[in-house]
Amino acid sequence: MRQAGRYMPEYREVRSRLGFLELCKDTDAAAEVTVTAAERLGVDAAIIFADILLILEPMGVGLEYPTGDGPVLHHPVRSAADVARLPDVDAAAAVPFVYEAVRKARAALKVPLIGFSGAPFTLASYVIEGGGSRDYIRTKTFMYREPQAWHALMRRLATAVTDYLNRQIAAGVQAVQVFDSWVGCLAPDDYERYVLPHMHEVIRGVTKGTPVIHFGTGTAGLLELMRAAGGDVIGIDWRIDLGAAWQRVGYDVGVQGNLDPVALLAPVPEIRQHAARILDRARGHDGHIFNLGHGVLPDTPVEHVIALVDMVHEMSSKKAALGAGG
Ligand code: 1CP
Repeated sequence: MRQAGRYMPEYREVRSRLGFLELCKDTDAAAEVTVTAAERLGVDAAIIFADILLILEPMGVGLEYPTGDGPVLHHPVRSAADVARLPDVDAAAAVPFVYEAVRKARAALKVPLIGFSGAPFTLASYVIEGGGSRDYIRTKTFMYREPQAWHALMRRLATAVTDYLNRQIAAGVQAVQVFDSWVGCLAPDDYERYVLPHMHEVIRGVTKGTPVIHFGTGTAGLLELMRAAGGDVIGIDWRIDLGAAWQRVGYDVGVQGNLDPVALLAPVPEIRQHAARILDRARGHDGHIFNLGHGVLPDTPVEHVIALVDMVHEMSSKKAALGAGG
């Protein structure tokens, strides 16, 4: 969950030489950032260095990453006519550098590599709002006022996302994560009506045999519906107890989570207590991927992340040993 990023001195060094988009498009640098982060932290899998918004650039939305702020889309979509004007995204031509970075990272990594994409709703929210948002008023208003244009936009995004994920798989990623980071802003009925069918299309379309992690935040009210949309693993954030969430989605899927990223700013013994509680909640079932409930925050000490990885390894091997002993 944002393995490589501003909290890491090695990353900041690379970023002092390259702009964010430049870094994403420089396949040697993107692969290097991916591999360095995974090795430094000692994690069990790496995630390719890219961004969910890259796939939107060829739609002509005017994507920019100004320093210090979140991403900006200078030409947001605000009407049915805007949707009709959007060019189709050809995922092969749009982001060839991502697949190249995947090939290079795979060649250098000793652990599996995860590919990813934004989910249609979260991408639509950036396209409509023109950047990040607190309340998604424009996105939801568009959904309610222009349902046909909404579904047309979601269909286009879903097609591009599915193709994008499958091309990452063809390039070598061993699992994919679909980030519906902001979908927790929706009422369950609205999720079911405006999002679920498109998310289902995406997950159904992913090359068989590659596990899909279906991630969101603030989704305590949506878990059963997310599960119905699909995914081999459902991401759980810290606002809900992991054990309770797993019971709701069912033990035939895996769960990923769910440490509060802010806990990594606490002293190490406190981090240990948090991690132990999460492992405890997952006890007795196979298929828990320990992770943060959302991304590592920029002010996080790298040593705390390394300490967390070590303690999770230590505590979960103890757990496995106890389990094996009966
Ligand atoms: O200045 C910088 O260097 C930019 C910071 C940054 C980084 C490091 C951005 C801008 N994107 C990234 C990389 C990134 N983005 C990865 C890399 C892989 C890793 O090592 O973990 C991943 C997986 C993402 C995915 C991403 N981008 C998501 C989904 C995950 C999540 O955090 O919810 C989202 C929502 C984005 C949009 C985005 N891009 C960048 C920022 C700061 C944001 C979120 C800000 C916002 O809109 O509020």
